[in-house]
Amino acid sequence: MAEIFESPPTQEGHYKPLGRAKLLDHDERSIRMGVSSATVEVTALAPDLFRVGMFPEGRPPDYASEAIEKEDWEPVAVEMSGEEEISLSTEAATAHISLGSLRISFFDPSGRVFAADDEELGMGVVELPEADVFSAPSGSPVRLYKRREEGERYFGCGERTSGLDKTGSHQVFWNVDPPSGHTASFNNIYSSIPFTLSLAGGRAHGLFFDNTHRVDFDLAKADEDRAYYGAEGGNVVYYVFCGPTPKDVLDRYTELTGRTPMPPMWSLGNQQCRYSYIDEDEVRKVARNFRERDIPCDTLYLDIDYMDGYRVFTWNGESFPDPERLMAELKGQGFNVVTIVDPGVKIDLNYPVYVEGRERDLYCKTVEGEEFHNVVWPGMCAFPDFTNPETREWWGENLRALVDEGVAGIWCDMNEPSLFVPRQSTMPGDVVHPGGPEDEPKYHAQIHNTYGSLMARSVREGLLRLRSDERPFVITRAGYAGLQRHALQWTGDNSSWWEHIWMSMPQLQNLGLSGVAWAGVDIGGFFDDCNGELLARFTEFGVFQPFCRNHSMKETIHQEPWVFGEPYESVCRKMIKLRQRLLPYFYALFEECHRTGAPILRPLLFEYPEDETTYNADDEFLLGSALLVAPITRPGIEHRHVYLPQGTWFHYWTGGRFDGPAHVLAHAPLGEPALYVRANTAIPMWPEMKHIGERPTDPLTLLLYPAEGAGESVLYEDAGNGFGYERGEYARRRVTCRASEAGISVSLKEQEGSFVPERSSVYLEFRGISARPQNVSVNGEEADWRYEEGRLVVALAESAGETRVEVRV
Ligand code: MIG
Repeated sequence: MAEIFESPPTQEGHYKPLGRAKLLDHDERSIRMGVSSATVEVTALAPDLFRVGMFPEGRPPDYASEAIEKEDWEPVAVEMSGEEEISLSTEAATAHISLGSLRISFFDPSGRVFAADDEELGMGVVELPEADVFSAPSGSPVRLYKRREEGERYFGCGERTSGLDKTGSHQVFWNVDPPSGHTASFNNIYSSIPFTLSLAGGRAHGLFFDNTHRVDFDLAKADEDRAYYGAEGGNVVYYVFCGPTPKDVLDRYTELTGRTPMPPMWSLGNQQCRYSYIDEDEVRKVARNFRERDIPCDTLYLDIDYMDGYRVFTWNGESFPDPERLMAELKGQGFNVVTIVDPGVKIDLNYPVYVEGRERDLYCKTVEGEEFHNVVWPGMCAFPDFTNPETREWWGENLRALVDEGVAGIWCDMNEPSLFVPRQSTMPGDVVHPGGPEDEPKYHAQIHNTYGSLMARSVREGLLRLRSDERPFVITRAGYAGLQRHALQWTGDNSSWWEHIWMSMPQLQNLGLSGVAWAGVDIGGFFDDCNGELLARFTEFGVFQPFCRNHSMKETIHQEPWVFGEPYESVCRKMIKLRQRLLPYFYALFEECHRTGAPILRPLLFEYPEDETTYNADDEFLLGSALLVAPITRPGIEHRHVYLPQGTWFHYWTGGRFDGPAHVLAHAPLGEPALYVRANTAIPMWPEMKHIGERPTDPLTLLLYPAEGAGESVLYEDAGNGFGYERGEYARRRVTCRASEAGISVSLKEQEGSFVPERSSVYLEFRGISARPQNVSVNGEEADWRYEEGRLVVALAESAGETRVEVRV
């Protein structure tokens, strides 16, 4: 795989694993050791989470990191024993430390061993020749070698375009803006998440290597019995998540690095973008087309041309003479507007934003102490030092005018950062980030991968200050581990190619396994010309993404849903309407993700880790646990193979039943992508609408495919914006369904939380019912129901109490 651009070569030097360790001291949860001039610390943060730190060259332990949200962990019961061989045990796992030559491994009460140091190589420092020590800004390269356990397979690694399984690969973590877009042969692209989720014998553990320099992993490529985690400088700080399920790993990982915030409901709807809708009239025309053609849409984007000469926080007065009026008008039609903001600030002494940043000394510097300059869209620019809290606050404050004019959200682009000289490069490693008054200045090489996250953070925090009662909507292209707590990530510049429908699936699943669940690719593809069939198939896939936005590049053919005429327009309409109807299902998944870190768009292995067939099933995916989607990714075909894991599945369009595990050939003509619903799990659906808020969500339909056995799903609702849900203003209900030869019992459990949905009725819609039922009751009384060709619809009144439905067949 191509490792790209600006990745400095690993310095030459001599690797020296740590030798004999001496126990220094311990407290209730950590032990500390000295190994020549390094300090090593092992800490139990939670029963299933351990942290290891190695601090070379006499540096004091320091775990502060842009990735980490949670620093104070509740007390945890830890037992320590041994002298030469030390055990640090919680109820869930043990860290085993050999002092002889320092090696650390982990095991759990079942005897499973994981994340064990390689006996021979362990961890240590690369000793550099004298000359290099002087030029290395942040010390020597550091390395960690772990043994690969029997059958261990590696997943995760953040934004990756190639398949799901990372075993046998070399992974680079260094944010870049790849010229002319990316393909599946690329390695590192816009964001970096040095995290692996491993499966061995169906059980999971995770390893997060927290280092913001250039990092690389060798996942049993050079040696099939060993994995390597290394960085160009800094310390070795890593976290081990004991699992044993992928759910457990993601739950702890996102507790540590932060969870995806609850999104504003409007942002889950369909979104439309173009580089660029060039003036007010074009924006109005696009809006009108959506409404007249009855294609749902909630959000429109303004790309860089809305600005005056690409000066951030300005408007081009000729093409957008009255942004406030435009946005009010669009708001009236149910559209939200999102504007792009780039980090580069044009050097122009008549431009107040530039001048203020300069006067307040908020830009990055050269080693000589001058403002660092490079070229991006506006021409020569200065770049905010987002490591400085004052810069972040200033940047956030600059959003005030946009917010006052009615902009609904902010799109952060170019924040790797991407520079034009040389073409699509990034900052040289010796650029200085002076930081705030409390900070030590840092070289860019030390913090490169965090630049995007810090920009997104300043925007989120700024929006929260400006509109404290609204959930911020922030998009970012670049970032580091933990970026999910600041923004959603869209995956940059793909292309209008068939291959890129496939590529999107592993890309989003890898992100989801790395904590970034709120993500999406440009529907239709960014570069190159789209066509009708490609757009239709791309949309059949794209509407199932957590973030659903069509976007394309200047000078390519337009690709709004109607551009290619029939039958494609109708396919896009049908799919976007299906997404619109599925929004309550999506919303419940977002809430689950917000609480537990579970990905929204999931690889099958997340739910079925014991089934190895799922490990490479990266051309299909689950949405939550109840929907399985298998898009068509080639032109001119209507059939494809689908793997259905354990359980009973129903084909959404035909109602056909399949008992997994099974390999099936799906018939998927245009407009009917292969979509399966798991038996006995209710899917909540709204009535059709042109945009969120067009009408009350009345009635709510719960779609159910019963089959002998039982299932459960969750309905979650709240105001769709604001923070009332944090004070209990939500409505959560479990919906259980049990079916047998005699009948079907469904129960909507009593509501948790105080939110009252605005509607009068709920329908239960059963599909796949072979004959007219004898009797249907709701809470013991004869129900209002109708049956037609396998479909049974039962009317329920909206109520907060438990509602039991019995169907006698
Ligand atoms: O150098 O703002 O990925 O979505 O349309 C290109 C123009 C800059 C790259 C983004 C793309 C956006 C484009 N931007």
